[in-house]
Amino acid sequence: MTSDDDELRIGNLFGGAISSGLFDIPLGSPGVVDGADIVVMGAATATPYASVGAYCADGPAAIRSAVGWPGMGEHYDFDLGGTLLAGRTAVDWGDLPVGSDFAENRELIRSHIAAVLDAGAVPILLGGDDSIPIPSLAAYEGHGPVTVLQLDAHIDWRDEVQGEKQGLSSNMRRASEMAWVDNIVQVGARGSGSARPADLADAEGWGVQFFPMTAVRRSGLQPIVDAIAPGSRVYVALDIDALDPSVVPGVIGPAPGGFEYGTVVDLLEMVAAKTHIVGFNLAEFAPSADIGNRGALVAARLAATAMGLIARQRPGGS
Ligand SMILES: [Mn+2]
Repeated sequence: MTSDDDELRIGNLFGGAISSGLFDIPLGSPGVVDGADIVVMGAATATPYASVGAYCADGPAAIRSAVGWPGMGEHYDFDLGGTLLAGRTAVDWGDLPVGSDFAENRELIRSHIAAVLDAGAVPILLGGDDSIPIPSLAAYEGHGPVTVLQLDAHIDWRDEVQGEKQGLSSNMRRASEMAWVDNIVQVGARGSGSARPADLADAEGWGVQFFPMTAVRRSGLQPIVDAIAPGSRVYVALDIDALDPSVVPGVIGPAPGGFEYGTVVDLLEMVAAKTHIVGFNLAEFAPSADIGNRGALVAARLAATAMGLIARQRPGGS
């Protein structure tokens, strides 16, 4: 929400730092949707592992300050082919006050996402490590069925790590246990992460459709889109390490061979054209590992893409 005045930034050209929410959308009171079509909120973590802690805690602030200037929403966005929200409205609730009681953190995230859904709006959740999708997806009980589209270098199907079952390496296994999740499509796996062969077998046994980067390189994006039924309600769980580390250096688990920015934009556009995107989270951006705010800018632009696509699928969006 702040930016360094000494930095060379395009925002300074339009009046410098802004004091409102992501992309200059208004700041609002948590829990108050007030007719907005999209609600943004940040969470420093949900359930961090003891070994590494909440290493993405500064992620939401870095993403908010990566790009934005007063009146930005009225400027033409060439990735979206129009203004950011195309006449729709959004509000930024700021960061949820998560702390060291992890069960409380999860309930805080779940209840705020549920409040957005109950109001008929679409939530955008900025992390925070990749434990945030678990309580976020829990909020869709009564708002399903939901297809989860996960973009991640890692499949996140560990049952537990260090005794913790709600952490970042378990989010897709926990999602598979939610009765309202009826399809999981996982894109971007590569290299070696926490998964053992038995984890992959469990996921395939559940019915997960996997598109590792080797498959994406050879067959393109259309098979991914084909794996999602037309009209599905899609929750996009984006781990920013799905992108190549040369594009987003700021991650704890860099893996060569990832996506470039434009390919993710294309995929999101193709998915939005045949489904309803009902939620979006961006996890794992770690500013302390970033280089020159390069990854923060990419993360912010992907959040803008998600918001713009969601705005255009809302009734009355143009
Ligand atoms: Mn990951």
